[in-house]
Amino acid sequence: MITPHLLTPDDLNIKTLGPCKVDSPLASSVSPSGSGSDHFIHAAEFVQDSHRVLLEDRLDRIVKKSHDTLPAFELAGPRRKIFFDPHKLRVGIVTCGGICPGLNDVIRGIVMELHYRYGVKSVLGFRYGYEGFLPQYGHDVMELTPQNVKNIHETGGTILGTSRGDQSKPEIVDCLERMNVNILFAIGGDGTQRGAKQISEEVERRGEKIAVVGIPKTIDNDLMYIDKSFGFETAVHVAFHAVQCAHTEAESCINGIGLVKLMGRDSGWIACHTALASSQANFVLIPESPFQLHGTKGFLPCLLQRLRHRRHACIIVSEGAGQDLISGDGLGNDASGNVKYKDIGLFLKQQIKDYLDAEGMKHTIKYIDPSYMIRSVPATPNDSLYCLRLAQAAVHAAMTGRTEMVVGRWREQFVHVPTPLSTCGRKTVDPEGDLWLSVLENTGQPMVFE
Ligand code: JJ5
Repeated sequence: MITPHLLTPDDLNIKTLGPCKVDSPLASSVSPSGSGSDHFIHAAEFVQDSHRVLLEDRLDRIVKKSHDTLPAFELAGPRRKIFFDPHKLRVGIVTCGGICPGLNDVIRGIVMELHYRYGVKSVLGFRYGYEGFLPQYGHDVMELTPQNVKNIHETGGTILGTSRGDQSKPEIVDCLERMNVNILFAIGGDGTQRGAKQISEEVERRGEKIAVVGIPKTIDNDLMYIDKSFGFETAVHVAFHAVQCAHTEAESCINGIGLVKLMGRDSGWIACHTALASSQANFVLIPESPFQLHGTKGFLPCLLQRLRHRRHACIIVSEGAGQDLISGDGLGNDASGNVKYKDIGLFLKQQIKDYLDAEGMKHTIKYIDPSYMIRSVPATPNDSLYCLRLAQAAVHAAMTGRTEMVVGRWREQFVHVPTPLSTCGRKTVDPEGDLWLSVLENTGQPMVFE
């Protein structure tokens, strides 16, 4: 059991399959494609296992405990010695869960790094998530080569296809054994990473040597111990345009209201970043800051006041905000096990209409839900860059036999995060922190609607 605020140095240790005895091909004159380069790396650029990135960088938060070292993540990057012999290696890649900008960039990055830097000859793509391992679904595997992945980052989605839902871990490991897969890269959300850990446990139980490395996916940016998740920047980029449209619609008529629902099941990262980037939102509603609709300083009276003064308003609401306000039974869970949320966007639209009608204020509401348009676009250049570097870090880690870990960026450096740590909680916007304060300053909305 991991308690996020009481981490010990051991909680940050990464599991390995065994000692690294093979010289990394990055050190020598290796050029599988004959591109002619001599040395990919100088000795000094190899990362040593002692290179660490501190968990905490705020002195006031570093509480020196009984242990003599501070908790720190392993630095990601190439090692001089690796566990696997690249020439005899077969690697699998799978993408699971909802689509997210950057999935194809990650796939491409893994294939290119394995092929050109390590000389790995065989990379297999398993189709439609964890279903792809089970014979009963009949999905073919896809050979992944530099030739067939070279342009895939230009489109959104995942060339492998994806699916939600749990599959039998013993059957997945049967498939990995049957197909002689030595490394599996699992690109997906928290459920996928928990599944990846179970696969790795089953591998260990069987005494096999298969590394399972995760590339964590969450467009919401709610990953603990990871500065930024891939796809998040692209999401803000597209959401920004939706807010601009909503603002334009609102400004164009008397008492115009633009209402945009953005992703964020349990966290308001996309909502806050988009609001600040556009400076066009007058109200931002996020799950971390509960609000009242009808109190004296409730949201609806504040909206009325804003409309009286300025004749238009732009509202951003995260999908997970205000769930407590919507009556009715729960909607159950989706195939990934996530609780299905009620539609706060449609609910708010109706509440605003009813309230303004009762106040006798003529108005127009334009409601925009851009979620599917956000998920499906290709990554922005900076997100592509990030995906590529995550992919490179994941390959370096897997080649050294590291397993039950995900790659991430922490305090501006790529690091290895143990899977149990990455899934133990969610990163949320601190309603007393500086980001939320910036949003309050930028929108002018009150600290709480009560
Ligand atoms: O139960 C959860 C949960 C736990 C941690 N439901 C959704 C999101 C969540 N997290 C954050 C998270 C999101 C994506 C990834 Cl890949 C990971 Cl490892 C954690």
